[in-house]
Amino acid sequence: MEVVLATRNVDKINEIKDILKNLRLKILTFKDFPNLPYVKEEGNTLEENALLKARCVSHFTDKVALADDSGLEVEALKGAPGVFSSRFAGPGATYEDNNRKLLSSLRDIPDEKRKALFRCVVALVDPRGKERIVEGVCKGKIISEARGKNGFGYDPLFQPEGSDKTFAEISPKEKNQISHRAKALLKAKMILEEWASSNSTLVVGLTGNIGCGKSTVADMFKEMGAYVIEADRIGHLILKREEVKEKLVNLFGESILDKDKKVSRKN
Ligand code: ITT
Repeated sequence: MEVVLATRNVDKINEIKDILKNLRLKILTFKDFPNLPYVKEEGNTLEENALLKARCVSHFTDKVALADDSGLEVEALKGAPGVFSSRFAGPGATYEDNNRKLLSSLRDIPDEKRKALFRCVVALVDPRGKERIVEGVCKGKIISEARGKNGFGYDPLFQPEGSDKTFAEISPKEKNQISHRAKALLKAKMILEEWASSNSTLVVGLTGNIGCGKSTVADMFKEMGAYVIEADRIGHLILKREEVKEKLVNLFGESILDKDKKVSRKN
């Protein structure tokens, strides 16, 4: 199955590809679809934005699309920047601008009150109408000075619970084991596995006149491992049921029964 990532953020693409690498999926990105539309994140929640992006990309490419919308929620800032994480310092803000604003907003806040969490919402959209949303959270705190060069965004300021290093000080592999994105993608992975197996089921309808060879072809399919559902056989079994026979006799009279009081298929 092919899945298109609905993001232009290369740091994110690398993380998502790494986390999904064991799945038998072909991951496509905006590099495979140079005209992929730019989706404005106009929603009021991470869920709305993730769905907006995934729906738009799935519609454009006619493939399953995966979008994530993530944000940092800082307790002392009543959950801000949240859905506005990418433009915390204003439209067009860089990661550095946002980090500077975060540090200055928390200037007088003591260590024990600098709790924060990263939230990631992943939306999966199948052009045939299926949609799913999953979420992952990583708790931690905001330190008072940037540390580390790895990762992106607020990583140099975020220290996950149980660690004395920031996301930017640990390796990408380590981040991808504990991050909000990894947790959400782990759930998304299970859904994609389910979709991939149901998408690969080929359903064939075998029809034709009496004596044209339907049973012969059905036997060939069986030999090839197909599960064959015989509508004829199901019909015959239904006619044997007492309550069905009774209803048919009420409708058409006793003349539909043969000498053994069974519904005669000839009549
Ligand atoms: P797309 O919408 O194209 O996917 P984006 O960069 O706008 O990319 P988000 O809206 O999901 O990404 O994320 C908003 C901001 O939150 C992002 O710009 C980062 O500053 C921050 N962010 C998200 N995930 C992060 C992570 O794993 N580490 C550090 N900062 C992160």
